[in-house]
Order: sequence, then structure tokens, then C-alpha cells
Amino acid sequence: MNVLFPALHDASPAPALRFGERALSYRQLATVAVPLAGMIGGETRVAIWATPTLETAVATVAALLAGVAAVPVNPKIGESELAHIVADSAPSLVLAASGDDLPATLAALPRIDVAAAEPEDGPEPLPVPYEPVDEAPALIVYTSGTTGPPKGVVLPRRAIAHTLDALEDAWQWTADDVLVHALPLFHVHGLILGILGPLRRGGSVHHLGRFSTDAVARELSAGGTMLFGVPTMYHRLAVEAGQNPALAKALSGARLLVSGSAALPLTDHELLAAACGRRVIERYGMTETLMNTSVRADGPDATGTVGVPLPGVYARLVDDAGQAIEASDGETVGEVQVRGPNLFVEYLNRPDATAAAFDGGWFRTGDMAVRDPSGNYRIVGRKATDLIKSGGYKIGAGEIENSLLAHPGVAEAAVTGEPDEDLGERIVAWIVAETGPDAGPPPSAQELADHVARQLAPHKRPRVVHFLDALPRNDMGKILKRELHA
Ligand code: MCA
Ligand code: AMP
Repeated sequence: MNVLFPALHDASPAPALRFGERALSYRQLATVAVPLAGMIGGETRVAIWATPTLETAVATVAALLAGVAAVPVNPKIGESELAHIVADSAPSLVLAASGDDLPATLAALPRIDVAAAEPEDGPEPLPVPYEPVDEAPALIVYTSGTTGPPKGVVLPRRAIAHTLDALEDAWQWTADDVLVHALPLFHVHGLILGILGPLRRGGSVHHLGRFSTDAVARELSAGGTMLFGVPTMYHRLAVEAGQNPALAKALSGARLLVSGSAALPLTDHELLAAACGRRVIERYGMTETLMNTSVRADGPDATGTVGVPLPGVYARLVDDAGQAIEASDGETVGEVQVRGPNLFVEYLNRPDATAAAFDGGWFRTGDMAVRDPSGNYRIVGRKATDLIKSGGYKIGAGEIENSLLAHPGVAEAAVTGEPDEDLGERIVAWIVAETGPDAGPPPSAQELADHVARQLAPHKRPRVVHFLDALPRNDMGKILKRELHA
């Protein structure tokens, strides 16, 4: 397995990456990534300013070739979240596209500008270096928990290679596929599946820069064979395809439409099927586990489920008493636990959290599911109500509450996730404003949303803010979030 990207070693003129008008063949990618790998070789960890650009893909490939762990950073990240990630992961330098303005915390690090332009008749690429061992940390991806700041998930090369090869099998993913997507490049879905996936297959990816239904229609009509997206994107495509024959035709021509990161509601499955006669395939994964299950491209219709465990992955359902559930009756609900070569190594600097995440060798996903007689898993909910999935992003209620409480106009704060047709769930904040003698006028909803966007990230901002005189609490003083929902 040692070679992650065989096509890079061949330095073929086949297309590898395209972002808008800018593209690199495998040969060109080797020509820019190998010298960059040489420059960063020996560092323990680098940060990547993960804009949705060619430079992010080149920087990630270079880090993988060099065997240097890379931390992709959301380019819209807020101040306190960035300070946490930089302090926790301690990168020795940052890779960014030349000309990109970096926030102060990253600008303080040594910087290497990533070059991502090379003519096809440029110099012969240098030989691709010897690649490091499979267990070496490859990427550190930050993910939210119920409380506290995000944790760094240490992903080894072994897990990346395994998950991408399991998807090759489940989706008959080949070098002939042209993947289309518009996912952000600082999470597993967009970066590992959406960029490293095509590169491992020797195929290509067309990244749209930003999501729009028009761009999806254009790229699928221009030779795209696969589309990856989160449910919010498929919801928008489903609604639009009903009135837009060009989009419906483009979708119907794709070989495979794949949704993940959150549940795709049946209504959207049905809207899409009605508009373009196509089924969307769902797969189920997590930052810590990469991909666990998928509906197979060559299998029977399993709409409404996330399919069967991928090759090499073991999955089980466990009841409240910690006993494995043997039933495959489509009714008995248990927590999904998984083990296999797709799993992460640890949470960076958090041995306590790492230990708590495992039940023996099994990783506790926190997702609740049933298994049907065909072995398909159907996710029905989540153990923790304090985890919100909005637009496919996992967001902890606790981190938003802490951010809101840091605003001088806020005395008390609670955050909940409410059902949302577009985002799956929307973040709702319940606020008691500061009223002391020194308190200024109460903050507006917009001000609080902007505050969270500035401190954490724009996708973590509350979409709705309710102001209350007091939060409902039990005798112990614990906030009764269920009453807030009511
Ligand atoms: C609005 N904006 C603001 C503010 N208000 N910015 C700062 N402060 C404010 N107060 C800006 C936003 O930055 C954004 O800017 C624009 O307004 C609209 O943003 P928003 O409303 O948040 O969302 P959207 O643009 O409608 O995005 C929907 C989306 C997005 C495209 C579906 O949510 C998305 O990309 N989701 C993907 C999530 C994902 O990849 N998850 C994978 C993790 P601008 O317009 O400039 O952007 S899960 C995973 O990896 C596991 C393994 C798995 O299973 O896949
Ligand atoms: P993240 O931690 O951002 O990687 O998100 C992982 C979580 O996303 C999982 O634990 C699930 O709750 C959810 N998820 C991912 N894919 C699916 C899917 N196809 N259906 C339902 N939930 C999903």
C-alpha cells in the first residue's frame, strides 16, 4: 500500500485536478508537489490554508509525499477557534497560495507559498520520494464534540488508503471517473474523498470553487461522471431540478450521485427520482472512522439506508447495556460501533477523549441505527442532543454557548438544533441578556451571529436568536433544553 498515488509515479499527461479554468495533469502535479515535498520534509506538522483551490490540493499531496502531518484550516475560521487549533497542533509552518492574506495567528508562522502552475512541456518531474510507513500520521482534521473546543483527529495513511480502496469496490470507482464537487477542503468529505479519492484512482476531479446548481449542471454535462455532496446540496438540486430540465438532464446522465455527512431525507430522494429518474446513493462516515458503510453501486436499491459495511469494516449495534444486538429486523435500535483499518489513531493531545471513544477495540460512533434483514444500516438518530448537523457540518452546542457567553451582553446562553428543510438542522440560540447596572443595550441577533462567526466560523453562527427573561432549569440548575424546543 505504501504508494498512495500510483498515477503520480507514472507522471502521465492524464488530467488530475481542475478548479475552474486552472488544471494540472498527473505529470504537472508531480512537477509542483515533489519539490514542495522536498522543502517541507523533516517538519513534524504543517498547517494548510485550505481554500477551495488547486493550491490546497497540491499542498496536501506534497505533505503526504513528504510524510509530514498536515492540518487543513478553514479559510473562514474565526479568531478563537484558530488560536485553539494552532496551539493544539503546533504547526512549524503554514502552506498557502501566494497572495492569500493570513490571520495574525498563522501569519506569525514561517510560510511557504504553494506554486500550482506548470506548463505541460515543463521540466521532467523529479522522482516521487520514498513514501513513509502506513501508520504515520497523514492528516489532522478538527471535529467538534458536545463540549469544549474541536478535537484534532489524527488520521494515518493506512486509514486513507483503506477507505478510498473500499469505496473503489463499493462504487466501481475507476480512473475513467471524473468527480464533480464543491465541498470545502478542510474536512474528510471534500478533501479525502473528494480530492485524494480521484488521485488514488488515477482519475480526475473538477472542483466548482463554490456550490451552485448551475455549476453542477455545467460540469456534469461536460463529462462529469460522479457527484459528491451533502444533503443541503442535494436538497437544492432536487428543488431546482423539478423546474430546470437542463439540470435534470445533467443529473440523470451522471454515473453515480453520492450523498453523505448527514441524512438525506426521503422527500429529497423522491424529488430527485421524480425530476431526473435517478437514485442518490448514501454512504455513512465520520471524521474519526472515515467511511463505514455505503449503498453499493452494483447492489439492490437501498434508498433510505446508508447501506452495508464496506470491505474490511466491521460494524455492530449495541444496546444500552453494552450488549451487541444480533437482530436484523429493521426495528431494534442500537448505537453503531465500528472497527477496522479505516479508523483514526487518536485525538491529538487528548488521551482521555481517545480512551472514552472506544469500547474495547470498537469505536463508539454515537449514532443510533437499525439493521434490516439485508444487512443495510439505517441511521435513526444520535446519542448526544448537543451535537448539531447543519449543512453537513458537525457543530457542538457547547462551543457556541461558550462563544456566546464570552459576549459582554450575554448573561446566559443555550443552543439547540432545530429541524431545517435546507440545512437539515439550524442553530438556534436562547439568550438571557446581561442586565446589571453597567450593562449596555442588549445585543441584537445579528450582532451575536456575527460574534460567533468571528470567533468560531461562519457556519457555526446561530440562524435564529430568541431572547428570554430566564432559561428553564431543573433543581440542580441544569438547563432543560427540551423545554426550549417546546
Ligand atoms: C453569512 N455569512 C457570514 C455571516 N452571515 N459570514 C460571516 N458572518 C456572518 N454573520 C456568509 C457565509 O460565510 C457564506 O459566505 C454565506 O454567507 C452563506 O453561508 P451559509 O448560509 O452558512 O451557507 P451556504 O453558503 O448556504 O452553504 C451551504 C453549503 C455549506 C454549501 C451546503 O453548508 C457546505 O459547504 N457544507 C458542507 C459541509 C461539509 O463538507 N461537511 C463535511 C464534514 P460565502 O458565500 O462567501 O461562502 S462531515 C465529514 O467529513 C464526514 C466524514 C462525512 O460523513 O462526510
Ligand atoms: P463529522 O464528525 O463531521 O465527521 O460527522 C460525522 C457524522 O455525520 C456521523 O457521526 C453521522 O452522525 C453523520 N453522517 C455522516 N453520513 C451520514 C449519512 N449518510 N446519514 C446520516 N448521518 C450521517
